[in-house]
Amino acid sequence: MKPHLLLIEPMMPEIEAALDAAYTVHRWQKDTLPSDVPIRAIATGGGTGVPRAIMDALPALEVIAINGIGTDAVDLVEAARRGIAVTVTRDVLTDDVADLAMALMLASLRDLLPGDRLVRDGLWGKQGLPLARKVSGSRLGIVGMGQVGQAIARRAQAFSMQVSYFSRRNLDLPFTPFVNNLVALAAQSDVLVVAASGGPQSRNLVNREVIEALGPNGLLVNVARGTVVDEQALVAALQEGRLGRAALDVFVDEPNVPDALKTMGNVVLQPHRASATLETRQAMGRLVVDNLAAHFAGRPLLTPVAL
Ligand code: 8YV
Repeated sequence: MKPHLLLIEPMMPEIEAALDAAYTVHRWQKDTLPSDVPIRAIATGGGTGVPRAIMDALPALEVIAINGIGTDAVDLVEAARRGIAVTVTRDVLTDDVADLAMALMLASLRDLLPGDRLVRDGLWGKQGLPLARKVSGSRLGIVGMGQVGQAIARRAQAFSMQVSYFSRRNLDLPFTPFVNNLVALAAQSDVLVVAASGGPQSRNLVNREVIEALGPNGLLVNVARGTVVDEQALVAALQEGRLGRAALDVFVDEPNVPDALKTMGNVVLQPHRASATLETRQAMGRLVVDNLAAHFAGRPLLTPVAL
């Protein structure tokens, strides 16, 4: 008999087909808990995770396969206590997230959206645009220097940007100074990119003081988790001109985005899609399928989270 699997967040059709072939898949409907069947596995997204009420309602749960790298929406302490294995899709999405960070940076500083709108509105030659800001050679501060942060640094260095970073510890990276104080990093940066993991340890790490240190000419980019930035302080700083620009892929209460952000011309918004390319979602999906297969075959997991 096929093991029962709860699919909390939809995946690509070909990946769902692979799951359907190996498991009896129960597609989660909000507010309904599948308590009448022994669910042994969960597949879910990084932002969605596993609501604690679902975990509590599934006594037969053995493995949670996250289609992403973030573990902040899964209670890892409870998973460890119950002996539930957790896997992520490490490595395969690093490049995409770093690419989107660069895309957001370029879109914001080079005013791509206003330029596009001007052309579409037939205003080219009739109306001017303010001059944009230079990307190459500018100063970049990276918050969080894991795989994604380091991939952003490599790309930025190809743009001759002067890269520094703040992280939990000094990694002694060549040509990339560590700054032990986030306010100081923001003060010396033109662009601050957030690439730190979400969770209680990083909640509101980018607070009002950090945002103000980045200042009226600064750009804040977030490709990590909305919770790492104090969103209210961010909105207020943008409204009051204490921060120049923001380019955001993630928000505190997705898919809800503060209305104020939607009306600001100095803000670029994306619906949490840093890893949403065909190639990467295929690779992530395969890793979810392969991790689950390894678990049920009693083989070592490919990309487990150390609990
Ligand atoms: C995905 C993510 O959008 O990796 C993560 O933790 O949040 C993103 O890559 C998500 O996991 C897919 O739902």
